Amino acid sequence: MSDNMQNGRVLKQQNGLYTIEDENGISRVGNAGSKIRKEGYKILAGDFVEYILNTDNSIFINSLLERKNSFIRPPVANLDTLFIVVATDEPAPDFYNIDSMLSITEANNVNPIIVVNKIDIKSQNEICSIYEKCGYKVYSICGNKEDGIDELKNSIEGVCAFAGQSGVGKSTIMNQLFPELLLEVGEISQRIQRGKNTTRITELFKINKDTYVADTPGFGMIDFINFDLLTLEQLNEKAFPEFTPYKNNCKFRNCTHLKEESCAVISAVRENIIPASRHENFIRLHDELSSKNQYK
Ligand SMILES: Nc1nc2c(ncn2[C@@H]2O[C@H](COP(=O)(O)OP(=O)(O)OP(=O)(O)O)[C@@H](O)[C@H]2O)c(=O)[nH]1
Ligand SMILES: [Mg+2]
Ligand SMILES: [Zn+2]
Repeated sequence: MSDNMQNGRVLKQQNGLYTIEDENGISRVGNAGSKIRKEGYKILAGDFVEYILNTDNSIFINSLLERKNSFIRPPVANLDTLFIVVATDEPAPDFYNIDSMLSITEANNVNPIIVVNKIDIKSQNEICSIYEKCGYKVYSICGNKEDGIDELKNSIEGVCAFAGQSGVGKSTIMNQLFPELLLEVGEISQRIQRGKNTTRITELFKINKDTYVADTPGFGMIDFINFDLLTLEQLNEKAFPEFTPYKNNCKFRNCTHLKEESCAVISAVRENIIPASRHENFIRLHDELSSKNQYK
């Protein structure tokens, strides 16, 4: 047979065309084959696929290989680390958004790292103190300066993506880390005080043999409710790791840590050991996921 079946990694998807890197590091552009189109799979940057390489060099994706995880926003698969970028201001941080993303990464076996950007326009202390208290790794930087960038660069390993609201500086930071990428950077709209969705597609860039980084489009609110990226059970068991040491000390074994008296988690919130915003967002996520289950 002259047609050749191979496996590769999808680096980007744009207008129905897929850029696929083969096992020798060579990238080619191809289409989804009829089987994939019929089955209606959405193939994402980061996916491993099996494809047919024809003698005329055309490519048709035949099947999607097993995923470790996959996300809707950002649309990427097989992530190891998600860098959640937050600006101190312009746009102001949305803590519910941050805590939702953290919970989703924890539910899907992705290592989350928080990057606080734009420390030149406002102090990073509040954001850093909330997340450091919870045990997260937090880097504070100014995306258009070199300070602190090397430390951040050392934490990039495996398949990584930068995510966060439009305008927080994801593309700026990636350009500072890897100047050869020459990513397009946008402005902040003075009227709505946020970014203008400059980055439109998710693309994985190869840094070295096993390291890839993805720039992703910014988002307003992440939709995880409709896509099963986080279940109530995962919220309770995997997310909010700072609650864990207290959960066994609640008076009632089936304590939900929402409002009960004699809840050790809530006591820790009152003592300011667990940040209040984290507990508020836990309740909000709990409510959203519970009402979803009711209508199932
Ligand atoms: N003052 C300041 N401005 C920054 C910093 N980092 C980025 N910016 C500016 O913020 C604006 C948005 O930056 P981008 O890198 O395009 O933001 P993005 O997160 O990639 O946005 P989308 O692609 O729309 O999702 C640009 O005007 C940058 O110059 C920073 O550390 N300090
Ligand atoms: Mg961008
Ligand atoms: Zn409790």
